Amino acid sequence: MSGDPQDDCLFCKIVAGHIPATIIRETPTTVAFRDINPQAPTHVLVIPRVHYPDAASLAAADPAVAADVLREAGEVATDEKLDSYRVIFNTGSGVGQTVFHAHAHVMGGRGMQWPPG
Ligand code: DGP
Repeated sequence: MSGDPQDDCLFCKIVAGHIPATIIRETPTTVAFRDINPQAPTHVLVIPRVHYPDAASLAAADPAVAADVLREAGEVATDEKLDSYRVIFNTGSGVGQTVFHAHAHVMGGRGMQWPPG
């Protein structure tokens, strides 16, 4: 939970450039790239460069970077010309979190149901 890069973390490897990704935005604290398995016409992941396992632990340790992630999610939506979009932080394997490096899913470009499945 230190924020340091983790050797076994896929998204730390994307931040380091060791695994390729379609990166669409970068800031000093965040990286935004297209999801490898998109579930909507726009499906972008916004991640902090620092490693924390989920959004809540990031926000507790580094609230400024957590705010950067949220702001970048909005910038992605603007870039993608989305009037409506969803920002999702899956937290825990029980709701489908598979990569334990905090990330926001920014999804849009199609209608969506509420509540989510
Ligand atoms: P989650 O299920 O909330 O942990 O979301 C993880 C997302 O990461 C999932 O939608 C698929 C995506 N993903 C997994 N591996 C890769 C990868 O190597 N590259 C990219 N671009 N996305 C990945």
